[in-house]
Amino acid sequence: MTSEMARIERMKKLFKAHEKLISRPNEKVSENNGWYQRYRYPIITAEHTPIPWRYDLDPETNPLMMERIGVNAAFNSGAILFDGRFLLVVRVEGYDRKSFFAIAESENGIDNFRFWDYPITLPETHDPDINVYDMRLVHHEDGWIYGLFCTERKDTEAPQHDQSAAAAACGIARTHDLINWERLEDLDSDGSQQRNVVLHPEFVDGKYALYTRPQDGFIDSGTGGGIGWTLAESMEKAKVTNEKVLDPKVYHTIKEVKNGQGPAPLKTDEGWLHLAHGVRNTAAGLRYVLYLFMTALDDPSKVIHRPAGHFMAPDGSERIGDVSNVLFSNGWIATTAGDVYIYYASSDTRMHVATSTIDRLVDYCKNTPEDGLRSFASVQSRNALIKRNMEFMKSVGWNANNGER
Ligand code: M1P
Repeated sequence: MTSEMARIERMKKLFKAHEKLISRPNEKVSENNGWYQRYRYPIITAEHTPIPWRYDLDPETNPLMMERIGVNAAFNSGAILFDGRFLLVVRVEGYDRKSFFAIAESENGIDNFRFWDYPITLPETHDPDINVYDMRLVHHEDGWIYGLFCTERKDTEAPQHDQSAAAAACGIARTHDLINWERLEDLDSDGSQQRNVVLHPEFVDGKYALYTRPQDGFIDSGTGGGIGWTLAESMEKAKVTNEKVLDPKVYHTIKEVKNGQGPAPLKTDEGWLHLAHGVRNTAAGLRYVLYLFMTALDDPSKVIHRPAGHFMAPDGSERIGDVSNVLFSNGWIATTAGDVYIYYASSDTRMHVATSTIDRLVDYCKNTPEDGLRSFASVQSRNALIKRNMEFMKSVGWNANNGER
């Protein structure tokens, strides 16, 4: 076989394997707690990115058909239903550690995600971003689709020997077609660092409402005590004023170290449904889990249901990746039929979907007891459940040990 034939053979194999991967049907897994349905396969991985993004296909410049620009991970994706199609704005991370955004599209929201031909070319501000990531997409009632994301730059105050100190701010861009983006000024947060900033989809008191996450340093939220809230007059020059914390971090909970709003909340008849991540410390490092809470319809900054503990935690192979023991979500989609597609990333490496419904998620929020913050209170909650079940089983003549009549 000539070297050219070998090159062509290798190229064909690559395209075939890629097509096989992205067209693989997903399958429900049998484990199911009734809150959501997990699926067997990740929906997007680094290998899902198109071959032309990673290989030079020209025989003149790449006779050995080697990979040229590797993709390390594809994770933390915003989500939107756009013209009836499920679109994710994926955080794609190259081997060079720079993240960028790219749209992947699926007809059913659970498999067959295909990237658009080109990644998003996001305009810069006068102060170029070093790294951008974790975009939250929101179709705001002002008519624009906004993408709020983290923009990271080198900490200019840090000494020269420290090449890892960074400063995080909220970048803002908007679009009508997800192809052409207008970059607005970064959120002015008066000196505090910000990650996980999310735009509320409706005006509140005639203003833009933002969920924030003030933090003292790049990694540590420090005194920045939880998910914050602020109202801004405009998105062209959005500014944090009178920031208040609506969902604080709390000792000995899943969010003792820090927390952050996930995607924009979903409007339900019974309140705004929120998905967030909580972070706790362990001997093996930080553990990121997902949790839910609800806020009042007439005041999205007022928490009305606060179920204890995690809603989803890393499971099986989700536990392992570039940053292990992490679940993170910044995108979900609710359909008019009341189905909810929860897009979550595992261990800063890959994307998954779990499906649920508005009814199930609201039921979960309303009926899961709050965290009593002490072991004694947890036993009381559990005992109350057991007692009700014992009485119920007795009343219908069921055996409490095996559930049989
Ligand atoms: O590595 C886990 C996550 O860490 C950060 O989230 P947070 O600001 O809440 O700690 C982000 O960098 C996120 O992208 C990442 O998944």
